Amino acid sequence: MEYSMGNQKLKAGLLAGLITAIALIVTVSCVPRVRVTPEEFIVTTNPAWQRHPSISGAIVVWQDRAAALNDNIYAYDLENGTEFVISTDPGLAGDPDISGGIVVWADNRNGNWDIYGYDLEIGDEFPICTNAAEQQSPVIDGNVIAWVDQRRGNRDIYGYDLAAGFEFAICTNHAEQWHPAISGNVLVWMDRRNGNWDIYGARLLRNP
Ligand SMILES: [Ca+2]
Ligand SMILES: [Ca+2]
Repeated sequence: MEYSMGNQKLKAGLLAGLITAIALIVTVSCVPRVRVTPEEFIVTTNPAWQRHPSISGAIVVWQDRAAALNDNIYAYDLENGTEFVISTDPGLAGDPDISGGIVVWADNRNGNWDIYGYDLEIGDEFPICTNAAEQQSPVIDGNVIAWVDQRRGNRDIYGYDLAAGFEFAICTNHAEQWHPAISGNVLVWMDRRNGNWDIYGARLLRNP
């Protein structure tokens, strides 16, 4: 009798498991699959070189060699389909990044690489870091800009707070730091302090 009841419980358990599995399969197979249809468009096909694009909202920016062997920063508004110039200073400019209404780039107008910015709303550019050493590879998210900085004799990561208007060191380890990326108040970068390339990061905490 006990054996028979146990057997029935086992059968009931197996049946319940089977029903659950079938329900799961039916549920999963009924979820509509999202398909992505790329709709390609041209930003620029100018015969000169256009490189290193970045985008924020409807504004695309890139490094453009429209002037002979002199890269400058150009932009394109996806909403109204117009191209416009961000910087055509005679010095080299490149590697732009954009967040909201602010464009940043590496700029060689002073004979060494500096970081410059452009406010799309005001329509004017401004220096962010013109230290005599090399500053390159700027990135921006919101009010925080970061870049690779060689003022201490090796590549470090420095930053600038646009809202507060001050510069700060993010990582000055004696080894090489390279290729920063930013999201919100978090920075990440390539770091060679352990003899090979690793990834390090920093949270930019606000002091009260
Ligand atoms: Ca510099
Ligand atoms: Ca370093």
